[in-house]
Formats: sequence, C-alpha cells, structure tokens
Amino acid sequence: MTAPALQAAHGSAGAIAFHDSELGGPVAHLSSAHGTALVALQGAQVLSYVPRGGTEVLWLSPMARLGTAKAVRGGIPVCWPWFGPHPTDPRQPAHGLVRSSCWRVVETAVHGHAVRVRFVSTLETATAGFPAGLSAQLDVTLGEELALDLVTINDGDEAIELTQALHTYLKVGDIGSVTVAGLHGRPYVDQLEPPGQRRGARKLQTGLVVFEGEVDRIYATGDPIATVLDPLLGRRIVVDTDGSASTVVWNPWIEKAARLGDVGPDGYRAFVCIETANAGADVRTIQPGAAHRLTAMIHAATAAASGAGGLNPEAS
Ligand code: TA6
Repeated sequence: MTAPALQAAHGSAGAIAFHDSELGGPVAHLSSAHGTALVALQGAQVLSYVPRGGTEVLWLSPMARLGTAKAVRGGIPVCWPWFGPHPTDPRQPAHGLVRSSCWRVVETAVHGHAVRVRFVSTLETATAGFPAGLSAQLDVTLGEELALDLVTINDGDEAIELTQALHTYLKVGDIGSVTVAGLHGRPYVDQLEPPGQRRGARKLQTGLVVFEGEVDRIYATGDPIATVLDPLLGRRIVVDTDGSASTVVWNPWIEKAARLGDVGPDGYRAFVCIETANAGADVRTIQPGAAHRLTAMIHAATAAASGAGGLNPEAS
C-alpha cells in the first residue's frame, strides 16, 4: 500500500501518520507524550526511537536506503524465520528473508499515551525451505518504553524449528567507552575465531562486557536484562526481554565494518548491537497450531535519572 492509502486506512491524528520517507519508502510515524518512533513498512523495521526529553536511541547507517534488495543496516532489523545462516540451505541469505520484504499494516491502536502498530509479514515461508503456514506478526508499541512483540504463528501441519532475533542497533557516544552490564556469569558462544581458537568456543562472561575489538557473542541468558552504560552520552539503555533465552552482543570493529561497506567511516564506534534472540542453542520448536512471542523492551534513561547506579557500577 502507498503512504496515502495507509494514511487513509490507518492514520490516527496526533498519534500515527504514514508518509513516504526520504530513504525511499513508506514509513509509519508514531508519536505520543512518551516520544516518537519511525517504522518502515519494508521489514517492519524500526528506524528511529526518541524518548520525550531524550535523544535518538537507535543507530542508522548513513547509507540506509529503502526499496533496494539489501536490508537497511541499523534500527531494529527482524531476523526471521532463522538467525544467522539458514539451517540447511547455504544459498539462503543470513538472518532470514523478512528484513527486506514488504509487511502489511493490519491494525493500529492508541491507548492513553501508548501507540501501537501491528504489522504482518507477507512472506510465503514455503519459498524459504520452511513449511507453509508459518507467519510472523510484529507489534511496535511506543509507550514509556519501546516494545516490540514478534509473534510466530504455525498454521501448518508440521512442527518447525525457529531461530530469530530483534537485531537492535543502539546508538552510543563511542564504543571504546561503552560497557554492557547484566551478563556477568553468563556462558556465551564466541562467534569469532581469533588465532589459535576455533569458532564457536564456549566461554564465561566475567564482569562488564567491554569493547576493544570485534565482539560477536551469543549469551545463554534466560530472560536477561542487558544494560548499555554510555558515559559519553550520559545515559543507560536497558533491554528487557521475554520469550528469549539468548542475547547476541555485536560490534564489527574496524576490519569487519570496512568489509560490510554500509557502516560508514568510523561508524562502528557509534553503535552496539544488543539482540533479543532465540539463537544458538536457544532453538524454539513451534508445534502445529501453536505460536511463540519474542519481546524486546527498550528503555533509555539519563545517568542522573537512573540514580546512584551511575554508568560504571562496580556491580555488573
Ligand atoms: O548478530 C551478529 C551478526 O550475526 C554478525 O555476525 C554480523 O553478521 C551481523 O549479524 C550483521 O549481519 P548482516 O547480515 O546484517 O550484515
């Protein structure tokens, strides 16, 4: 649907507006007393989240363009119905097929100061080597925090094994001064292969996660609450989850950022990915007729507002 048609069908004065973005495709603009958010119809990808009284929480590539075959780097890409490489078919792209496919708006709602838009994927999963009858729905809710609910519905007659992620790019002042709390004592799979180490080594996190090079880790976490501590921007960003037992922490650093080609000069210093996932060993089996909900709740607070914990707590 075009932006004018979306506006006519789903616009809500002062809360939800649809327009054509200068990035080259239709977007939904959510606005409330709690702030603003921008979601592209392509990929149902959140591109921006600005809490009232705060600054942009999400990082977006300076090369971001909608309407191309390539997924937009930044914001919150939806990796579904697989995370990382396809489980059986190496010809398939990494992180599923719905990041660059068009989603449909099926419902909007305004409850007090909370604004919600519901998207459904139009992807035929049978085309991706998955059984027919699998569908994805994404609710984006702008309230006191930004909440994303990715619901997988299996209307087929086969059980499916699902991996997925809400691949959130958080904007930071400088990756070298950022730490991540909340993962102390958690085991993780190191996706890198430094000299003398095989890829996929199992390790244990001690203390805060720090960034002195590329980091690409799948933490086994239960329902984790990861907190990004950013002394330069003077804020902490909490990523709370539900329906997830794994969190991916990623920064490409210099060489991988250069290989990716759409991070921009020194762009790697301006973001950290805290990905709310079912990844690694956290594979979910969805029985016929069943559904699974993966939820990420993102809340940014200034250092002052976040109390005595400050930005470099001893505790981790
Ligand atoms: O989530 C981390 C990761 O799997 C990294 O290995 C890196 O590939 C990143 O995702 C970005 O993947 P993309 O397909 O968006 O370039």
